[in-house]
Formats: sequence, structure tokens, C-alpha cells
Amino acid sequence: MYDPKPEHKFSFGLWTVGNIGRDPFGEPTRTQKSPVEIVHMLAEVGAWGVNFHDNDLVPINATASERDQIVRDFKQALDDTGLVVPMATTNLFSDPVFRDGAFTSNDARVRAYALQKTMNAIDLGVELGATTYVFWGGREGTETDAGKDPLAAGKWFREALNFLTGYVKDQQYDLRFALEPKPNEPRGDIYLPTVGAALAFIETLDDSEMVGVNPEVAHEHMAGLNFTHHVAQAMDAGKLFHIDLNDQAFGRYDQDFRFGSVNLKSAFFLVKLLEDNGYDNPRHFDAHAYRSSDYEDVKAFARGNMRTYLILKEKAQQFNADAEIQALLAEITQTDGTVDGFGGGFSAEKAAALQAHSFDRTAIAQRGQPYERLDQLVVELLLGVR
Ligand code: DIG
Ligand code: MN
Ligand code: MN
Repeated sequence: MYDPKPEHKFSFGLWTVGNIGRDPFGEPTRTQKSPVEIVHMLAEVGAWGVNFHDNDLVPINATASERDQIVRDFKQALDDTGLVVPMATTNLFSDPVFRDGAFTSNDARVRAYALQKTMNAIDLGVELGATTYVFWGGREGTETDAGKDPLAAGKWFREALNFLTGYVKDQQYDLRFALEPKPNEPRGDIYLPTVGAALAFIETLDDSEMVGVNPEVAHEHMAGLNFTHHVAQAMDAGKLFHIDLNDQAFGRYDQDFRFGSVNLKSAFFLVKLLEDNGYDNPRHFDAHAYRSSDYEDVKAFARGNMRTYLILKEKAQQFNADAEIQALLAEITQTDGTVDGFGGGFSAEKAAALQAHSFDRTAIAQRGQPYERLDQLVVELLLGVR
């Protein structure tokens, strides 16, 4: 009933189920799995796609022949399992060279090296079939604004993305970029911290039509924001190219918990928004299992992400078919027709008529909305008693 199928487009990064449990206060608790082993693990749990940072697959110090062997083995694992590579990205945050940022480093050599590394990683991602390329600027930020002009940083970020969309066009790749916002961690403050900031920035780019967003639940929650509203704005702008699903307690470090494991009701409204509007890009679970888990529990973690999504998808269908809920929605949105003539855009006639229209403000203010009744029905739907 809730078994994942390819049409659900559920994907995981190598770094998610391959997370070995290291955290800022403790060493790894799980052995390192190879990319090939991770592909087979994802196939076992029923995933459709696998994503990677360049160095998740090809270590930064690998020789050309080592790279070729790794890519051959990975392609074989994809052929053996049927998994696809929908998305790829660059690790521009682990190596010490990026200590002060990559595209926004004060050192022009680092900015140039980041472009070179990203072009090579784009080549690798396209070679393996990726059509979406994510940019998470984990190191693009500051701990003090004393040493970096935010205007200069924004210009450098824009120059880098303009150069890279130029590269993609020159190579004639079928590839779209998706910017992934995050407010902080690992930098004290990260540039382009939310979906809204990223959407505004995209409009300043040379090839803005090639660039969208990859919102992540945890990252907007870290900023104390309503993730579903931000996803809706991205959808409205035609920019929801990809999405990172997970969960996160508000006001905490980036927890990357299993989807739906903390805020079940907001996860429901997100799934309802995606499914009601025919979202058809990858559903990527950028999450990892608890440090206390062994690999059997990691597989349960991976299955849990997909099962919860499918259960909430069914709940959204039940919401849409629930007569009592739909009756309340009809009541909430009904109008008396007295102002219908003012809709549909400006005209001088409408403006004059509207200015002449008399409103009984006190009478209109008497109207309450049954949101308590409606929300209780949603809670009972999610609790399984409807
Ligand atoms: C962190 O949320 C980031 C990195 O894991 C990766 O660059 C991106 C891809 O989903 N998410
Ligand atoms: Mn995260
Ligand atoms: Mn992410």
C-alpha cells in the first residue's frame, strides 16, 4: 500500500544513507559504505534515484585512472539496480581551501578554483544523467562582516553562476540549476538564507530561466519560517526545480531528521501542496539516520521517509474527499457576489465604481471563520479517527 515505486521519484544522496554518524562531538558510529554498496542499499529499500556531491563519488585526491574506475563501477551499479541519477552537486564546503567560502571567498584563486571544481563536477553529473544541479553555498557566508563586503560577495556569487550557466549553454547540457538556501551553519550567517532571498537573487542573473530553487524543510525551519508558504512562492514563480525533504525542530542546529518525524501537520500541508499541484520533480530526502542507528536501522530510516510521504499523500486525498471538510471550505470561501465586479484587474471604471461603493464594515466584520472546526478535522484525519 505504501511501498515506493519509480513514479514517486523518491531519491537519496549518497551522503544520506551513507552518513557514518560523525558529529561535532563524536566520532563515526558506522562503517563507511562504498558508493556501489549505497546504490544497492537504496535499491533494496525501493528508492528511484541517487544523488551525489562530486567527492562523495570521486575523492578529491583521486587520480584520473582511479576516477574512471570509480565511475565505471558506479555506472555498473546503476545498470544492475535500475537506479537513476536525477541530481548532482559540488562539495564546495569540506576542503580547507573553502574555509572562507568558495564563490564568495576573498581570495580570487579560491573563487577561480571553485569554478573549475564545479565545471568538472557538472561534467560528471551530466555524464551520469543528472538534469538538475544543486548549489548549496554552505561556506558562502561570514562570522564577522568586518572582512567581507556583502555587496561584493553578492556580485562574486552572481559572476560565478553567470559563468556556470554560460558553461552549461556552451556545452549544450540539458541541465537546470537549483539554489538551496540555508540561514546558517556551518558559517555564522550564510548568504541567500531563505527561499525568498534566493528567488530575488535569481532574477539578477544573466540566465535566470535556467535557475530555480531547491528548498529544504530543515533550513526554513531553522529560520523559524513556514516551509509550505515558501514552497508555494517557489511554485508560483515556476522555480520549484527540486526539493529537499526532511524534518527539523524549530530553533535547533540542522537536524536533517527523517521526513515527518517532528512536525507531522506541516509535513501534511507540504505533501498536500505538492500533490494537489502535480509536482513532478524529484522528491529528495536530504536526511540521515540517528547517530545511534546501525545499518538495519538506516534502512528503516530510508523506508520511513518514503512511507510517511505516501501515507500523507493518501491523507491529502482523504482531505479532498472528506464531505465535512469540503463543506467547511465552501463556507469559508463563499461570497455574497456584491463585489464580484471589482475583480480581474484594474480599469478606471472599476476604480470609480469601487470608490463609490459603500461597505457596511461593521456587518462584514461580524463574519467569523470555522478554522478551529476545520483544523480539528485535519488533526483527527491525521490521527486516523476520520
Ligand atoms: C545540505 O542540506 C545540502 C548538501 O547536502 C547538498 O549540497 C544539498 C543537496 O541536497 N543539500
Ligand atoms: Mn540540512
Ligand atoms: Mn539539503
